[in-house]
Amino acid sequence: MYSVRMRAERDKKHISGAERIVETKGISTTVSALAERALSHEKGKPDFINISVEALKTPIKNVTSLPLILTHVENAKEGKALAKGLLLTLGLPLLCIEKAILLLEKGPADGENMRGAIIMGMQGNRLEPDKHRGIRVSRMDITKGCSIELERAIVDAGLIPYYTYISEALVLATKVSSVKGTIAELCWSDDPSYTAGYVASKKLGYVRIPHLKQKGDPRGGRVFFVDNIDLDNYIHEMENTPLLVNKFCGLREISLDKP
Ligand code: PML
Ligand code: MG
Repeated sequence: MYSVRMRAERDKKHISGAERIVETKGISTTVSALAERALSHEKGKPDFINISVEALKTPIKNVTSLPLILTHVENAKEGKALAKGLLLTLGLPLLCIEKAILLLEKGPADGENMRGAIIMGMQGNRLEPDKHRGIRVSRMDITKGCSIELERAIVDAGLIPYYTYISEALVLATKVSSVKGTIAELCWSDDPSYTAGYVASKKLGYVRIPHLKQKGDPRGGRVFFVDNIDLDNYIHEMENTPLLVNKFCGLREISLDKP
């Protein structure tokens, strides 16, 4: 199996990234699909596209996705209040939660988005070695069979226009939550037109929140809240251990008063 990865930038700023795990026969169509994707992002035309193809040398971990839990909020204020409540339920200190939200609002790389994620310790301390690059979770995908199941559920929920966003984020969040030491993840999109995000954790699943920022806001990113990690091992596993989501854990909807 091969890991095929794409990232695109302009003026050294991250525009988009995506990746797949494929067999030899899938490499060329995947490379061209990822090139197409790099060239058609709402953030504009890149001046640099990197696509790499690499044989996977370590065994692939097969895992079941986190359950996909849909919530309904009216706006970003409600969305952030919900995210805060979920993160508190997961036992995170308020200080960490508030710091994480502020960082994503203001741009965690000196006012800009990061290419990857923040790792935050329980004192609100940032642990990622490079504050611009962050941690790029990598070498992950979903099997064909599982993506068909997921797509069915997303169609039933009326969210098919957002299928790619949801599927890719669910795979990433499943990998993040599977790594020892992760308590939770907070994410909202850095695409200006896409306001959704989520709080993900082993305990509560992937809780999708449709509004975590205002439409048009280009800021977004990810924070991994961790406790008791060996930083090098943690980063190594996030970036290198290949993982395939081969089973969909299901979808359910919750109302705000009963999270
Ligand atoms: C991104 O790829 O920009 C992050 C999207 C996070 C939310 C995905 C969803 O709609 O559930
Ligand atoms: Mg994006």
